[in-house]
Amino acid sequence: MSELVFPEGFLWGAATSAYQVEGSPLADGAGVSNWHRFSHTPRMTHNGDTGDIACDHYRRWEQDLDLMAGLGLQSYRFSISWSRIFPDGTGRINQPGLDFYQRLVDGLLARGITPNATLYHWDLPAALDDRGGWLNPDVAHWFTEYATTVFRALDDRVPMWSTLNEPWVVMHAGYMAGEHAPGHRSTWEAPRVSHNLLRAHASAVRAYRAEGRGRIGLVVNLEPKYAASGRPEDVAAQARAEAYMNRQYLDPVFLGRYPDELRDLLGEAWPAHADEEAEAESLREPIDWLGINYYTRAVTRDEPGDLPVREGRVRQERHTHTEMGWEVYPPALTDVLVWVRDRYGDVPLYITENGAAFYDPPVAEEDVVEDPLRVAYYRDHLRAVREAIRRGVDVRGYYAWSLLDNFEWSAGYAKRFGLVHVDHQTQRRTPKRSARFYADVIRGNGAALGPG
Ligand code: GBH
Repeated sequence: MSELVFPEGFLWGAATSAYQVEGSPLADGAGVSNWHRFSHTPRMTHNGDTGDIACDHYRRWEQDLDLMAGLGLQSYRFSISWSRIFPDGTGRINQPGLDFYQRLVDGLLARGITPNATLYHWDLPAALDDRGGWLNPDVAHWFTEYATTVFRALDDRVPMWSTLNEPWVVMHAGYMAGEHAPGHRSTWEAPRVSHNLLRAHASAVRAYRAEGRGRIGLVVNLEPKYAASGRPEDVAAQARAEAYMNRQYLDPVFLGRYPDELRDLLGEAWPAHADEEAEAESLREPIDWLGINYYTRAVTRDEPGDLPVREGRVRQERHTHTEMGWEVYPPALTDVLVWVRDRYGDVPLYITENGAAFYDPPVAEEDVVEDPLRVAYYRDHLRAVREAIRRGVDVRGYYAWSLLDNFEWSAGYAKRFGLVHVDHQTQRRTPKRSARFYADVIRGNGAALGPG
């Protein structure tokens, strides 16, 4: 490739997820999801915000597809709501739920936009939560039933699939830290949840080999860990943090084993995990692509007693932080892509999420929201992706997070990640400067990033 542009065929897109944008969670026969229930539980989200309306995408999807086409997006990564299709989690299929995604996919194809569908982006049917959710070993079977139904309905038009979005967050935020549905805080549950997530993933991939003709993968959140010093204690802390977040899922998927460090991390909860450890080899199931969600890095030091719920993270005061409090550190994106290639080999990689929440000024007369920090964030991270490609890493595409300002889970509507501003009172959409910048980048296949 020439100096500035990305390889031919590099796929440029943006991402959202069902509960964060759709709204109308109970429309047309849909069942209650864990997130509907969680967000309606007092004090679980900022301001008591819920996904009842969100971006009203369930009703405004056509307008949103036109918005995507206007930006020149080549692909759209969205997720499917399990409880729209199986209101009870298993058994009875709700056809209107499937119809929504059929219309969405047809609308994408009509505009020349490649659909990339995620089966699970954190909204579990509440009926399954009542049966233990990700703690119940049957979840692998429930998930495969759901996945197979969706493959049969959409695989003739959807060439790219992923099973789970960020299993680490499902486990950590949902069952360890209590910040996401179902809000548990249990070191004992965590390894069982991880294992069931991986079993469900592997089982759905096997089902796809029988049913599907496209490509299926997994999406993980990766956050490179750097030791705060060369002290052996800090180096060991780095290894634990890396094992917990970055290797806990990828080692089983690619190498067929759990990282040894989990033993130190989970202490007494780990022996209970012996059966799972013995089964790890069966989790190794070849995938066609790997999705990486990258937002920040961590500098870690040894802090006894703090693990595993919080690693000893050292805040880098001299660097910019986003509204989420996450350090902006683009070189780590290059590092993590090189790390994945070196550790796990040459699987096609996609950045399935990357972006930032910053404070946005009110919508001005000129119909554009000025968001210089977000423009810089995208520019610098896309340069970091380009650098990884220069170093020979097989990165095939990039999805900005997110198309729209949306329901940021427990942070509600207070944090804005969109390329497009959404007024949550009127549902008016206004492209930000970053949307225009990203459209320019796409048009020139990266040339607008300039050197660097
Ligand atoms: C993604 O997860 C989600 O897939 C998406 O739905 C969400 O809207 C988006 O990010 C923005 O939040 O607090 O300093 O310890 C994000 C995964 C994992 C990224 C934890 C930040 C913690 C940094 N996150 N990580 S810190």
